[in-house]
Amino acid sequence: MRDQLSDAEWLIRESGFDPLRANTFETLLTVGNGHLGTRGTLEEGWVGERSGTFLSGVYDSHDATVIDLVNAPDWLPLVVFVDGVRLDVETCETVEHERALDIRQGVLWRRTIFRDRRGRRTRIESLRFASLADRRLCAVRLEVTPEDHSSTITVESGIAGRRRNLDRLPFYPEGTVFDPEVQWEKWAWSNHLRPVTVDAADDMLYLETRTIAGGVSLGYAASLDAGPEPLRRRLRLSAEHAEEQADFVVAAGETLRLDKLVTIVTSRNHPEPVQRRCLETLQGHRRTGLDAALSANRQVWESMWNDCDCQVVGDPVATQAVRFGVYQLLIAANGEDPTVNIGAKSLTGEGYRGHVFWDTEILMLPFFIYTQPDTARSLLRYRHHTLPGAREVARESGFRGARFPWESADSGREECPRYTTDGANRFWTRDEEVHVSADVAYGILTYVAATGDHDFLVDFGAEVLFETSRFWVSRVEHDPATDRYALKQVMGPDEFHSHVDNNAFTNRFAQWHLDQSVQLYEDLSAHHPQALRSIEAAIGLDGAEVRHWREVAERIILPIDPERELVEQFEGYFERKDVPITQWDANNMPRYPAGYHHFNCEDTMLLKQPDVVMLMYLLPDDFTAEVKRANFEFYEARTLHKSSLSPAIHAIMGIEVGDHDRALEYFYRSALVDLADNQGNTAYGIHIASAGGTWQTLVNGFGGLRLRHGRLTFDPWLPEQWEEIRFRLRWRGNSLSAAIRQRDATFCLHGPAAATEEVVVAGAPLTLTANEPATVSTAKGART
Ligand code: IFM
Repeated sequence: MRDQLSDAEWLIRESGFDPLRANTFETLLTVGNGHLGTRGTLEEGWVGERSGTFLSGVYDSHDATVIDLVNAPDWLPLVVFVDGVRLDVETCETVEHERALDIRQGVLWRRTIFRDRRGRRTRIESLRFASLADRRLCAVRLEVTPEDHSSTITVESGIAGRRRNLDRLPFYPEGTVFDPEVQWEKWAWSNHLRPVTVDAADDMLYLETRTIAGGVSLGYAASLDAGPEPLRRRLRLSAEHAEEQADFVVAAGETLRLDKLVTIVTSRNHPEPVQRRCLETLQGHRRTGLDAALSANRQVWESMWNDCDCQVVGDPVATQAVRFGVYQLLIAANGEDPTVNIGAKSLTGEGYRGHVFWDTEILMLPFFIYTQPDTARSLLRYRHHTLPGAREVARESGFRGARFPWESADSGREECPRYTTDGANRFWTRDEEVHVSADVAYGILTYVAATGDHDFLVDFGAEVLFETSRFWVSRVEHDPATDRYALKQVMGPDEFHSHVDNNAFTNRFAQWHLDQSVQLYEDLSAHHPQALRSIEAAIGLDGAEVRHWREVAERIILPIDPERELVEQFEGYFERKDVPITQWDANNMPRYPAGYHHFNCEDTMLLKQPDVVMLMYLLPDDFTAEVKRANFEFYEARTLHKSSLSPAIHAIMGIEVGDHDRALEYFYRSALVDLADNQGNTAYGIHIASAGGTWQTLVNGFGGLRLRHGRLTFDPWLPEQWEEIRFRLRWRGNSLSAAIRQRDATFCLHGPAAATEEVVVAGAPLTLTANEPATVSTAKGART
């Protein structure tokens, strides 16, 4: 099986089994397809494992303090016994252990050699994947080779339905460290699943569970097919577990091969009952076999990589890290299901309980917009789908229209907890981080600009933009003395500062959002009057209301003084204590100054993550180069990067303002956040926003891409040790490849023969004609 893997540059490897790093590798080696993600747990498990299969959109609130993305039944269990001795890392000695996630093909390969107490060596090899060709299908191929003995080999294959989500860690003295074997036992757990059916027929196991609060049925069917007929098959069925064992006599040096196929069907995606659909789908795949499924999966991966491969020539570490991020993004999203989105840890772990944040629109969506636009559309439709919940959020807090929640799950209602699990600190994000509604508007309009998909605006986008505009005009406060509108008691992206008034990011984004909505209303009224009438009728909108949006937009307070270079993050920010950062960690990232932590930086100028700097990235034409440089220098020196979203934005803006050394450090920090576990919490899931930010750093940072007045503009800069960066983009139905070198760059538009596209490179326009590569200088002012 090893020989089927791609070249080393495409492999994420684990060598040896280390209990201290095992949970991190479980996250890193996740396989998935957007419908589900399965952590890279060993098929036979181990005592300290934190296994998990997460099904997109399957949330449940039963028995938990906060709604969870359900840790769904586990389809992996596949255990080998040699004359009754279980092969696993506790029972046997692990002589060799190697795994490789092939991110080009979406498969996880493994080879382990176990020596049991009688000294017998048995080699296990496996290959697993979650199919992108049929998202309901998962598979493992297992090969067992008794190297120096002839024995009865028993293979046990199952579906484990007894699952629990982590709820919270009871209070232990600060700094308590548990042994990796027992660390998860310390937690309080939540149960979200009720057993429904367990069954077996025609050599297929079937287990169905249902989420307790939500009533979503989860059907799993599994088969285990071997080359030789087993001597004996035994079944073990219990309410929460379906399992079969098959015995084989295998001679020394011979290899026993088995294929486990599993189909997973839920009532979210298929009408009830799910059992028939699940079993029929499995039967179909059994007939064509695992090899056919593997090759169908490989083909989909190949075509996806065609659209989005990236390379940093001269820096294999960077190439691998960027591609790993792209792999993670590709397995996080399901473009076929517009009712789901991507949680902060995607489908790789329980961190943030699978909730969806602004991370999607601001950090991840650009990747999808520019490489997988259909998936971007689907992700944005989720916001339309959850609009009823967002309306409730606005209504409950006394406002009109719709406000997207800070943390969203399946309904669009607010799911952010009120307090930290120890009850000691209040999360104000749920009440005050209202910028998320404008972030969604930003995502929608960027998507439309890049794809030209105006139907999306008419069918979904306009309603979202209009309803959220209504929220802004009811949320602002009018000051009759100045006739200005203020946004009070908010929190910008920098979560160290709550209850602030007139946060520059929030106010400017709200203004921008209102301006765009007015513009859209006018465009629709000129070009799609019929469609506008039906939107107006559906949400009770008229021209007078839209005129009021314009008025509010014109008079909203902007703490941006054109006479001054520095933008004040919010009113009174400059009066807060300027606490210097004096210590950095091994990654050269700032440590909290002595005595400070996440919840007590309010009175200081310390930032958790970019706020003004983020605004300057997202609205690049609002600020001059000098203003951007001054603000970057000022705020960067005060930013602690306690969010994994932070380094990528600093990398991009560092490149723009010419702070290249820091920018490069930020790039690696973002790119390696999980591969190097540089935040120390990869075990809880991938930092998927960081993966999106890393892609943006390559394309928007080093490639210098900005969308300006409807055109792609590139202002590249490369570190001198890099020969070239390569990436591909989709742009208005065509695709565009870019190869950027130290002094010049080659762009090629791929599309129908006569197609042309004007881009701007280093300040000068360049007309691209389809399939004719154009090489130009990237030095500013080199071309007129
Ligand atoms: O959305 C982010 C936020 O900006 C910082 N804390 C983590 C959240 C989820 O990634």
